[in-house]
Amino acid sequence: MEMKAEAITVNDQQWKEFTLVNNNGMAVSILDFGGIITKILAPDRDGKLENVVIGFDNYADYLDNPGYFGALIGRVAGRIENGQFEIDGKSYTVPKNEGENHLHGGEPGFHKSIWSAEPFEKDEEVGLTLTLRSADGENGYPGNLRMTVNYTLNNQNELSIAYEGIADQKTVLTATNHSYFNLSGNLKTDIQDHEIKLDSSKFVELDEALIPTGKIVDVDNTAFDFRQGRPMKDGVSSEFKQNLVANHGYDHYFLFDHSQDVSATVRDTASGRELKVITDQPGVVMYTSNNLPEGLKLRERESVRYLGLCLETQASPASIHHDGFPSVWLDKDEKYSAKTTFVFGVIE
Ligand code: G6D
Repeated sequence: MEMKAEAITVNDQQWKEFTLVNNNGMAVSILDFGGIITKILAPDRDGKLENVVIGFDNYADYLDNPGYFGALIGRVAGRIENGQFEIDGKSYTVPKNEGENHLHGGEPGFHKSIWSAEPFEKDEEVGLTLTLRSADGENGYPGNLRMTVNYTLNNQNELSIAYEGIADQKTVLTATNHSYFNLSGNLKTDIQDHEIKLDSSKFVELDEALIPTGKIVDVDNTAFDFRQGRPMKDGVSSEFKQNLVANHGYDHYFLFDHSQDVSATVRDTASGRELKVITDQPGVVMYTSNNLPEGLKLRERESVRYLGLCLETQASPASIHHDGFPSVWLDKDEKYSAKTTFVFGVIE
């Protein structure tokens, strides 16, 4: 196990990048800025280590980062309709940073804050503890919030992300990580031929503004049925309204059936890489980078549509305005905790 730290100067800011390395050579690089995962080196079927996430070539590009590459997202990941919610009869407004709605916690949010970072090393794992305090009223969110995120890499090529939070007032909170996975290695291909399997029989219907309508829809007989596995490109060619709403792909919250330990599996047969997702979260936003800005200068190439797969495990902001959705409400002094493990392996 190894931990490396590097100081990075970006404009007038001093950042740090920590690289966790396990005994297999798998490596995960993380910035204290936004808790951003900038690189993950994972083996293919021949043991060749290549990068499997989208990341910028120039660190300064993370100051803008319109796609939220690799970043921790919060206080509320996803969209809050009208940027408005009520708690005990009091109305709160958060920034309408996407049209009439609120997206991904606003600015700076978790993704553009500098987190306090403490690396740690144990016999069989190496990791990074990130902490952040978000003041009452920041971006309109109520309550002084203390957040802790632990990134941990072990020798089974498992990268765990464990989130904890507590606030001194009732508030809303659901955090996630916004990495764009691409198992081809060094972004050789897009993700259209990645095979995806999800332990989910229901997903949340969206309107044209990608806001939940309040309906939960069965996946049966649609391109949203990933229970047996299917190639991501089925969502590109699908004429099903919800694939069209997402601009020819997926950008939807899937509710997990929790019928098995592994909630999601992604495979790239060309490289032989496989990614399994194990989580305590009730669902996941699967986003297939349908709206990824093109032409961004990434480490290996320029960005194009469908270059990365986001698996944003989280609760659902739809619960703010609708009953029957996995809740993002957090009571005063209630402990928020969430854990997702990404297991990098090869297809048996
Ligand atoms: C687009 O609609 C998508 C979001 O789901 C995604 O998180 C964001 O790009 C980065 O707005």
